[in-house]
Amino acid sequence: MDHSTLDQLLNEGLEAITQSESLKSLYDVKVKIIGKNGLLSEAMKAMGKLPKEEKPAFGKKANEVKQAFEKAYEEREEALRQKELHERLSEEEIDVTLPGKTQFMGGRHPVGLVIQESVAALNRLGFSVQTGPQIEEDWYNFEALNIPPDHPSRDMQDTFYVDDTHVLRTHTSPIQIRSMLKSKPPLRIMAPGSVFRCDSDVTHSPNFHQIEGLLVDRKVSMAHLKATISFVLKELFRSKVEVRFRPSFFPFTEPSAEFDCSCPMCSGKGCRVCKQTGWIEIGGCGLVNPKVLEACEIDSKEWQGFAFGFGIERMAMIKYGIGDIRLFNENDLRFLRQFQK
Ligand code: 2NM
Repeated sequence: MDHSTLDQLLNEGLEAITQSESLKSLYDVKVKIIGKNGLLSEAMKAMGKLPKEEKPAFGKKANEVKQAFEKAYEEREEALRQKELHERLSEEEIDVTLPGKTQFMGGRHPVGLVIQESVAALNRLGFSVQTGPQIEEDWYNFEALNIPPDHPSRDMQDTFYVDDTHVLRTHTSPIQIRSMLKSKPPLRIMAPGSVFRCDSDVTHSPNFHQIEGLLVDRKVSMAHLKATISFVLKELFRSKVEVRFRPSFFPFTEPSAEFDCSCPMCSGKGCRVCKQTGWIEIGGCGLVNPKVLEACEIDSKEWQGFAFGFGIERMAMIKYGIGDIRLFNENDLRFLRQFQK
């Protein structure tokens, strides 16, 4: 073991470095020469057998060999890295003319659209949105609205009972009861929301949406009610529709009416949508029954009110020509995408 052995080791190492054509084979050379069990380590072990006075010079030489090797290694490593990068870049050519990945935009649900437009219309007339609980006390859902204990809408067949005194609200009217108890008249509020009834077929869903409007003021008449409904329907259908009232009955209004809209599809001439009648049934309305005002601690001699309501899904089915109420809850993108703006 002498200095020429170390020189030979270095020459072999440098030669191997020059011949390495990849980072992987270069690394293998490094392990072989200066790795933990590499050739240089072995030479160092052999140093133990040298005469004592030769050891320092041999050690110094071994260090120089190691440094020279490392320097050559790093240079080659950098060169190979550049070479491999260039090779990869020239392989991974990007075709900028290929079509991109389409990001589909979300859209609003048709129920949300009708609520949004109804709220916007009523806002313009000074009505503000009110909300309330979906699990409602019997008193707010029925009693305060003058719905007697033996009324058919209270039947188990029509109402989801939570317990003896709580129901899933069957209309949004209890919101208006709560509002009248909370705020003194004059009052202009609307109540959009989810409601529940034991009912299910092509036009009835057990969970649907309603919007109701309520105005309480002095000297309120059916004329004010009809003008308000006309305005909302004109805004919703974006056309000059006519409104007609037909006498009806609700426990919470007196007088009561159902209201129809001249068919926005055929302008009243008669078509498939209005079943050749020229009219479409929209909702119910009336002047708030004095008993309801009194239940809300409002003096019915001084104050009158009008109220009206209609179903959101029914309105959307008419507006967009949807034939089956179940489509609203199926989350079928082919259906929903048709409402993207
Ligand atoms: C309708 C029809 C007629 C109505 C009445 C009330 C209240 F709370 F003021 F008495 N809120 N909503 C009402 C009246 C709702 O929907 C078809």
